[in-house]
Amino acid sequence: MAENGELYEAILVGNAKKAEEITKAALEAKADPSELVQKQMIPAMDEVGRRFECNEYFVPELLIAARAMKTALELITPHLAASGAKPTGRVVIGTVQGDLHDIGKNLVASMLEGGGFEVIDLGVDVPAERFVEAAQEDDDTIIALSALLTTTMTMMKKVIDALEQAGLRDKTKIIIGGAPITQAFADEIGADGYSDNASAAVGLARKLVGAK
Ligand code: B12
Repeated sequence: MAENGELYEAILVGNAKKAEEITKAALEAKADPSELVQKQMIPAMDEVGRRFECNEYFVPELLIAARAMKTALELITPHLAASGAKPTGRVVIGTVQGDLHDIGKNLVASMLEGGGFEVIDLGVDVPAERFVEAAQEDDDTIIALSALLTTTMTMMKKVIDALEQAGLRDKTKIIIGGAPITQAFADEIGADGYSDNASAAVGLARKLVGAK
């Protein structure tokens, strides 16, 4: 089973088939889905990132690790959602324009679903106008923005500006995250919240819904 870090290893070496088998077996054995995410999957991607940074891994290794991660996450997401409470609020999530990283965003989306939120996932490389359109569909929306590149984190401010211009800023809450994002950056661009991980994103979103 996954107890010995087998899922961690499968993701690290990018073996999607093995990741799928291990995840299925672990879920059948009633392993805690969020524990699999926190203790094996996220640490595996952290190690992938570390290896990339010190030139042990290159883009092809990143891609196959990301594919293995996605395979496991797709199996786990319904189980996260099944353990959730009643619908808590509406979240529109996406990775900002110019940025194709979606592993962290997908994790946040899954955890929010598991936390009882209705989640509308706009995908990656999402222009500011798409967030505005999605916010127009419902007054009480949380917009969740993800960025992994220092070059794209500036797009978050563009989304906030676009919401302001559309007269929607007061009706929405904006939360942001991604590796280069900090609380200071969130304050600087006027976001309503920031968290550095998917579990905390749920608490953050709950707090904001309660604050409305
Ligand atoms: C996997 C990966 C890729 C994969 C992405 C696959 C995919 N489908 O996502 C691929 C190979 C495609 C890729 C491409 C590139 N990448 Co890349 N990539 C990574 C890597 C190794 C891991 C990212 C990841 O998935 N982490 C795991 C997840 C779980 O963590 P996370 O994303 O941080 O998310 C968590 C939190 O941040 C938070 N969170 C995330 N989003 C949100 C949103 C909200 C609202 C909240 C509240 C919280 C939150 O919760 C998440 C879960 O806990 C990072 C290294 C790193 N250390 O981050 C580099 C990294 C981000 N990439 C980098 C670069 C340079 C690139 C490329 C430009 C490389 C190239 N030369 O082509 C391209 C850019 C493509 C593009 N336009 O986007 C750099 C960025 C440097 C910088 N300063 O901007 C990094 C930091 C690597 C490095 N050190 O050089 N990459």
